[in-house]
Amino acid sequence: PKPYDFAEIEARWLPFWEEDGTFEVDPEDTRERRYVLDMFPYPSGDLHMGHAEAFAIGDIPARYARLRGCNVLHPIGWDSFGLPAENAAIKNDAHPADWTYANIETQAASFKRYAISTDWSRRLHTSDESYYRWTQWLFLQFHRRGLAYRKDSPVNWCPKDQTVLANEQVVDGACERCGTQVIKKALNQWYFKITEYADRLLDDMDQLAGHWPERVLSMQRNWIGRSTGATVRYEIEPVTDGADVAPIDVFTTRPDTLYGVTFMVVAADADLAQQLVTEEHRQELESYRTALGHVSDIERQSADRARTGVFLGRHAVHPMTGERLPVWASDYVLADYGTGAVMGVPAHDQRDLEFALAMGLDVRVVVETGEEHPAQSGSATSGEGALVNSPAWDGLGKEQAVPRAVQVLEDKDLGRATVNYRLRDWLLSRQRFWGAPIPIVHCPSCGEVPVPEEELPVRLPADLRGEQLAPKGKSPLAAAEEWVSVDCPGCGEPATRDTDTMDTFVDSSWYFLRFLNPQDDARVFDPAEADRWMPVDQYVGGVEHAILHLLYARFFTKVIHDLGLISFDEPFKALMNQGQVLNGGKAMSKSLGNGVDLGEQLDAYGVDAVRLTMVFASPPEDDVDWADVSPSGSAKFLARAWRVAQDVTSDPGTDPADGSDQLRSVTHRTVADVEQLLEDQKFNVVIARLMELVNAVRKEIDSGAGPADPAVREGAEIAARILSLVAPYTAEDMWAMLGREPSVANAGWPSVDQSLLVEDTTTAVVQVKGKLRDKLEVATDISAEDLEARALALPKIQKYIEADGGVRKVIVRAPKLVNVVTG
Ligand code: ANZ
Ligand code: ZN
Repeated sequence: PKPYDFAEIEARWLPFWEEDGTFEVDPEDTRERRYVLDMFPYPSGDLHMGHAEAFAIGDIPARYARLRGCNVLHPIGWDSFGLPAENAAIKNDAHPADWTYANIETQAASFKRYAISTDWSRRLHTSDESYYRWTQWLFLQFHRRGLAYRKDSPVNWCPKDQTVLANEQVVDGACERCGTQVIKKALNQWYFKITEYADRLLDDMDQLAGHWPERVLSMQRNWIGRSTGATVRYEIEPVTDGADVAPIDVFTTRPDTLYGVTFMVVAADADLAQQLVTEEHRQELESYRTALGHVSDIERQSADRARTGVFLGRHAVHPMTGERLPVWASDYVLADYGTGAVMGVPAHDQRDLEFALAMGLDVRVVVETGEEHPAQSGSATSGEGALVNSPAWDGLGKEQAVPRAVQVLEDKDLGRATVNYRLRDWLLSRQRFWGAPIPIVHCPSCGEVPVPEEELPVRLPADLRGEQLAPKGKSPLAAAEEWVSVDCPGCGEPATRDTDTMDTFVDSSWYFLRFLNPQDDARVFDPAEADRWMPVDQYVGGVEHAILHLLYARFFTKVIHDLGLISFDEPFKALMNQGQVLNGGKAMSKSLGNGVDLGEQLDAYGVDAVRLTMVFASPPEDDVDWADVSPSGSAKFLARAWRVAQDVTSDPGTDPADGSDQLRSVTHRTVADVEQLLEDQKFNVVIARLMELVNAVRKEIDSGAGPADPAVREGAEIAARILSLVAPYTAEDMWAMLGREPSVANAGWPSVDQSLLVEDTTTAVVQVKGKLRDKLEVATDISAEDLEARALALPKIQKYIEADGGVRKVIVRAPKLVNVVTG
């Protein structure tokens, strides 16, 4: 018999699938639909190990749905606008498209070899005119609804990339891409009004709970950051060396602590500080503001930062007591959160306390928590307790006092209940070349004029390349003079194009809709197809997109819903995050020199072995450490599975009921368990179960009923189908050796014969210190060791063990009883 040769097997099946169109979606197919989507790749170089992991994992739900008889859409495309292409073009005196499309071809070839079950006919690239034309069209719809607008404001600016960044792209005060410290710069920029959707983005997460990883939901919740509280108004006393000023509003989540206010603080960089400051203190404030320009918001709010500030020479009036409260400016108050001003409650807010201690301000306790006085301990008390020193409210708890305080303020016309968000509008304009031009014309008489839809796309000027794209603080498009000058679509007079391009997150906020009909030149997508396929049933991608991409895609979907184009308003029904691929416990990087080349791995072990290794290494959401895994072990297993198929001597169609009962019950138990494991996304355990099945079939061939037994054929055929989820080449070859028509991908899922699953089972009781705490269904012949292990693994029992100080002794009477003695 011939040996297992992965290269030969790959060469046989890759062309077959392509010619056969095995994974192309038939639009007329009316079976149940499944849309399985991997986050599309960015074309930087060739595919790497991270892609290999993500796509191996993402292919499993697609292939499983196909085996279960669904009509599966599993498309691929490229997120192909963006800075790296532009930087490469500057360096190589080239056009960004050269680098981009060359890399796409390289990646596409690797993808094909990697045998992802993809419909290649739906391939798209966001940098194609046929795509960005519709990105621009969507921008215009947002614009028409007032959801895309321009404003002047201090923005995050990366001095190295010479472009603005969204808040979301600033990580610990540095540029997400290049790590350079980000500064603030006042600029006129385009924004999407995502804040108008804050409540819906938050509330609709209820639909996603249980289907999205909880940590992603909680990251989104925090990012949106809804706080409920009150706005309180403070009158400002007149002074002799400054103008009269309007009262200042503050946002507080703790109006119940009103009597604990001993000072006010405004953001030093807000205009408000300059209005409030008296002549005597103006110089001091200006120096303080200048020094602040280089400090990031995160640093400003950091707990370790020394509290600094400037007294503004003013006093505010306490709304309840009439007391005079000194007004300060400091950097720990942010200009663009709430009202840019806070009431200082040093006893119960840590940053206020640090500020009060630094400046020698009063600390007044108004919530009695039983802890040491904050001025002594240095720790503000934020626990539960009754109000004190708060005349009419003394004795009330927070729950009662907050609404009471709001009511009193409302009655006095000095405040109201307020909801505040951390979420800011999405800054979408970029002063870079390689993106979708913003389809707006600026006219001296008409102002901002949308480019008429029938004139889309606004193409990128063709003649810019190399050094012309280098960052100069304004968009490179501004240098294309002929491109910039246009006639105003409104009045026909000379006007200029907007020279900014869109953030590439705009491109990726709707690509899942374009996959439904990527070649359609007449519309953005086909609403009927969208209703048929969307929302995406299973979305797969890295947790690094937990906030940005997913929030933006959700926002786009809601706006597109409100445009009346679709009936759903969440894009991704279920989300799965895969872990990272590490090497030696660390992320692969050039500087560590621990990179692993995917191509070399594929050459050495074969596609299937690499895919199998990725999936077998750990549950999908965990990291895979390439130093700890064995692709050669995977290759050996694949050869073993393949030889089982090779050894089968019965003809296709023999009745498995005539075969070995013992093997059949292993086979059917495996199928039943694998169904549940796939449902629970425990893909690594699926592989472990498959290995057991292959071993059981091998044993039956060698020392049981022999290679002609119909149960052996059944076992081998089912093994091939399960294996096709991760190792498509080997599985397809097995299927062919078993005399079946390709493709195994469409072979259907075996139905479980329930009568083969019945085992002799009994109920074991699990006690902790003699008290019944849980029960277990176990086989009557379970060993004492197995029973003990299963009992100790029960979550309920683990809780008792933890609470009771660990296991002292375990008494086992298999199969009926386990008693855990704790403490
Ligand atoms: C008084 C107070 C007493 C506060 C207390 C807290 C505890 P979140 O939950 O994030 O919304 N704050 C308001 N605006 C601010 C700004 N622009 N920069 C920095 N801090 C600001 O936080 C709201 C709380 O953060 C507000 O409630 C305010 O301090 C502060 F025992 O008001 B609090
Ligand atoms: Zn005009």
